[in-house]
Amino acid sequence: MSYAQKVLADVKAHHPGEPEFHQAVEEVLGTLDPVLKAEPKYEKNCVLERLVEPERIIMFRVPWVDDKGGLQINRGYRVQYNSAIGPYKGGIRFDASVNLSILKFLGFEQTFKNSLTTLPMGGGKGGSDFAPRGRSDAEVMRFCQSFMTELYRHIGPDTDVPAGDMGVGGREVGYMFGQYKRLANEFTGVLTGKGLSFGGSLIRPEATGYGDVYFAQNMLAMKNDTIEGKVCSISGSGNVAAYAAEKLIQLGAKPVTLSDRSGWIYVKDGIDAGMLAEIMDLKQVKRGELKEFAAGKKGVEFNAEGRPWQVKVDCAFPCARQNELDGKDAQTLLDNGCKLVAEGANMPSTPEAIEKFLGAKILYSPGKASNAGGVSVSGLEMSQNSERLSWTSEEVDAKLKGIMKSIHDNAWNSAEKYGFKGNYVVGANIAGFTKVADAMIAQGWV
Ligand code: NDP
Ligand code: 2IT
Repeated sequence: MSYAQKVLADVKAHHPGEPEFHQAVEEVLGTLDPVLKAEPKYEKNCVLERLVEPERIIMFRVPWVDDKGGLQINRGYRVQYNSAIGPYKGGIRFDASVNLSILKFLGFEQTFKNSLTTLPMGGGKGGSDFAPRGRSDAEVMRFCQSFMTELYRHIGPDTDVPAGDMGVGGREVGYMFGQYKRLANEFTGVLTGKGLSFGGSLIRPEATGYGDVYFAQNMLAMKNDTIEGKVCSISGSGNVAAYAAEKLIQLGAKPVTLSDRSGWIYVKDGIDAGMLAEIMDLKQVKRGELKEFAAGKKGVEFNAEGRPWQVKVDCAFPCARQNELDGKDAQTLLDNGCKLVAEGANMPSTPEAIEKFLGAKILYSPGKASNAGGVSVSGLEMSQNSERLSWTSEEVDAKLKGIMKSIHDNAWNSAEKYGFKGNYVVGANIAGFTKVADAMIAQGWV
């Protein structure tokens, strides 16, 4: 049994009932053998044993009053995963599915992702099983205030800097920031994804989706190809998906699908800027469903069943949630001639799907590389807050492009160095790992 296999077996034995966490650990540890063999210092310093244990987990009760005057109780969490290279940094997720396994997987992924960004950020993730859908604005505000009433004592601009994730956007970050400021009596960059008038960065809302498309452009460039004219499927219609679609349209590609919990739409002639504006208004402002958008619209096909992956496309951008693209979906994409998959979500492809993409040698990027644009611009928001200045859209966008290129090149070069040319999974994992691992060794056995 190799060192990595032994640590993985220990994780499964010590933390039963955490399937998403096991999956994320297995995906990373399964690719590290070349570097672990070449550099015995990692085993000698028990780096893997330490990396699989979050530094700290905070779990708390979140009581709040609903619009009927009744008391509601949710569970709140913050996983402060790894601070070897900077303060804990990562999003907050509000979704009924949230549990410790999901937040540990997300915190683990975030640690490697943040390492890839070139910026000094450790890994963290948090959230609650609170589901904002169907809740009034006042209920969301009271929930956010109660959540922050506990969380505020554990975070800070130099300790842990949360942001948005699924179910948490500008509205929720604003309410959480307001409550933090009130309790701490400090106006600091303790959260990112803030409103522009109180320290938010331009391009932060767009950054994950834009960055995903920039990463795809970098992959295509390795084949002397471009995104222009490519037919693309996208899943999700939230923050990441909407801005991936926007960037694809701007670059002359043709996004043909989007999805949500009600189903998915297929627009054979391509979703254009007008349709996308309507969808963004429906999802972000009215908080409605794609089903409503499709009703009675010519050229828009709505499917309540299945997933967007059955459509014939050149490129696919999974931007909704973990394990939304399985082995069968991957095979269908490949059979239909798909040549590129750039993950916008965290761990959207199952291990079987990843195996198929790697086996077919298409351009496939794991989320920790291609969705790192969001947290990168969060890092830039922290820099702007520290210097109490705001940069222009052009400045932030140019930095985002530069960061996505350096993540791409770092993953590409690391894969090549260890004999896995073109394998972005191995490259991203090894590049993300070595920076964190070396920092851990330098800081002693803590
Ligand atoms: P949003 O909440 O804005 O959007 C999520 C989208 O996924 C919505 O369209 C939602 O549908 C859909 N969805 C969620 N659960 C399901 C489900 N069970 N079945 C079908 N559709 C579902 O979240 P984000 O766009 O921020 O996040 C999407 C992914 O990207 C997540 O994996 C997140 O971790 C990752 N990510 C986000 C970053 C960010 O900056 N926001 C950064 C990097 C990664 P509905 O509208 O019906 O709820
Ligand atoms: O998964 C992610 O990278 C995010 N949800 C963004 C985290 C952040 O701190 O901006």
